[in-house]
Amino acid sequence: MNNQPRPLLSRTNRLRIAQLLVLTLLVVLVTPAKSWASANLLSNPGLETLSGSGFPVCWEQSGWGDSTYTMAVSHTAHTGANAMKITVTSISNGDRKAMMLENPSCAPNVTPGHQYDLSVWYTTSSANTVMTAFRHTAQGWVYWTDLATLPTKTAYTQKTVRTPQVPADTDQIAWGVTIYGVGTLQTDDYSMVDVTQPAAGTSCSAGAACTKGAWQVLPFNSPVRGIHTVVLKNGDVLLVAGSGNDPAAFAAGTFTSAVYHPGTGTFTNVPTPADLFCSGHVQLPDGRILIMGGNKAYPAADGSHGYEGLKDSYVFDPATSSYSKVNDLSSGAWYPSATAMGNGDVISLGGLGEDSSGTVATQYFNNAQQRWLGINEANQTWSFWGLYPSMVLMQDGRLFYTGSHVFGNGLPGTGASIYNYATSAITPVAGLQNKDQRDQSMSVLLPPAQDQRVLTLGGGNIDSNPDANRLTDLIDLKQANPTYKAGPLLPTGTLTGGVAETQTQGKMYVSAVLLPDGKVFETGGGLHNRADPVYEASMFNPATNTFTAGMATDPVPRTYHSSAFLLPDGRVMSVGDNPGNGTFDMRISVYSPPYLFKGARPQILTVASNQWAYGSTNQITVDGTILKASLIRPEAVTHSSDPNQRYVDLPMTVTGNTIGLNLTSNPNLAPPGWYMLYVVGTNGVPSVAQWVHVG
Ligand SMILES: [Cu+2]
Repeated sequence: MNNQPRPLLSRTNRLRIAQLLVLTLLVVLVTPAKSWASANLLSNPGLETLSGSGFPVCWEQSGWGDSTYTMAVSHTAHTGANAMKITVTSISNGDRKAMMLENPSCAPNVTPGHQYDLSVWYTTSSANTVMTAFRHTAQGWVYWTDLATLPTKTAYTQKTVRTPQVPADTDQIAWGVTIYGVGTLQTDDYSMVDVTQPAAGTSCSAGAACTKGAWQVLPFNSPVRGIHTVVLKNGDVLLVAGSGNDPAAFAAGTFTSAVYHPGTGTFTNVPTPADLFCSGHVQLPDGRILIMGGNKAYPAADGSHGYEGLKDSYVFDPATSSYSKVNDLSSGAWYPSATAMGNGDVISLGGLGEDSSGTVATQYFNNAQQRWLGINEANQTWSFWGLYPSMVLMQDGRLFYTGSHVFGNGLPGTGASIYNYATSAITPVAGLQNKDQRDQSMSVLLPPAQDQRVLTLGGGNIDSNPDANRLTDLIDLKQANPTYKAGPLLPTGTLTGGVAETQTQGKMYVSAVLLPDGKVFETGGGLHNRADPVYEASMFNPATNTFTAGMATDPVPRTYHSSAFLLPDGRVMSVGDNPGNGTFDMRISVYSPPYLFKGARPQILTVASNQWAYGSTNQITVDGTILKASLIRPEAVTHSSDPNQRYVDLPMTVTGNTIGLNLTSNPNLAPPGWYMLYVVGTNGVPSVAQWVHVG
């Protein structure tokens, strides 16, 4: 038999199916490796769970070419109630396949170099029956191999075949049984087991990745300098460069952005109307992205002026991948913050104005009116908040200035405060350690948002340029008069050449990413101003206030103008590095946390509605027992700053596999917008996200 034409055409067909999945399920298609030795890695392997269409969850009717056939659930099963049955009555070319779905949730993750035993129970009356495998790479799904021809059998027979070693660039496979002649095929009770020898003393066969996770540097670069990164409500990622910190591009009027499509590993370039380098950005309640300020001018060669802030503001619409202008800010803003409020409005603070001096206006975007209020319409304190001041929305509607900022010393006083927009009151907050060396530290509202605790990590000072520090600070904003308390030191890492950091060396430009298991992944950073990348990553557990040191480190340096953020499939993507010599690292890295190596992912089978009201209970169905559920707001991050990043716990009402998820009634805990809904199974593995709209 000649396999080549069939799989090649078939691949095209299957990619089309995959693209439809992106549109309909709003999931991305890339997922990493994992496995338990001897655990069945397949979802719904016995075909017993049926979807709304009556077909087994995680399985599909596929194939190509000209044939007359039927494909349906059969109740002549090997075990249980259901099997899949394909009857081909005539065929001139092509095939029909009983295949698992090629999506991140259903196609099993694999580890390069490993081998797997694939097994299926079947009957077939056609000699033209084979087991076929496809594999997923950074560029999408490709045909891998036909594994075995299945002899005709009238009674259920098990066929097991061991795969070749998985190729290096592969993170998932999908496989099934293909019939390309006249006859009837029934299949049931699939299994897939990693047969690679597990490391001594562990039952996880993915080696170091079992505890440290694993990084992959993608085989293609970003087409733009990804200084600003925003995860969009459709699972794509907006990368904004503007002039990209390149004065020549600014002089030429060359401003760029691109949308990255994780499902296909492709990019769409986006016409960019202004120099959005150094802008602020935040998701609006409808899922569009509000972008404010940016770069009006680089410093003059004659020293007559410094960086100047734009007053421009734009809205980026994921539906059209385009920017549209809204009214100007009341003051220019280069490095402004942007915080979403519980009523859907946005407050932007800090930055440099059109004349290079500090912007002291409180800039207020009224969502209902879709415009920035005039300077006298907004409540003003005339305070300078610095550059990219990290302003976290508290459950009572006030803003916590965490002390994380960019460029030089912290603010005078304690370096942290609580700002009440309604009354213009600013209350100092004590306890932040070494507040003048928290330049390009990062602050996160810890999971869950209901606990109202903030963690601030690391930092340095580009002016005095000391070694960046290992400090962390924790605060409980539920307290009446909250103060920071010293947290555990950041773990130390290594510098270029593998040189170990000393006990006093830490990092600035650090990234911290909330994960769907409720932990915080901390990665990237450097020891000095735009120099000396630090290779260190750790996992912070908010339940114990401890770091687990020694997570796998990004092979790419990630200092100034780098970002890391959560993808809807549960992985972390990392971009950017702009060292002092003015170059920019265009490589993209993706991190698979340890949870992706621990077995099958739980499935969110149905979401009754993706429109969630505050205080409502929202029904979902799942494929098994789950431990917890959460909403995570998609990141919009730059310069170690995303004050809107948050993980909202969803208390559950469990009735078998139907679960009611109870959304908080307080919009300040979950400002309106699109969120990623995750569930976590009893094995600690999160699902792929489903998108839901809050408010
Ligand atoms: Cu910058």
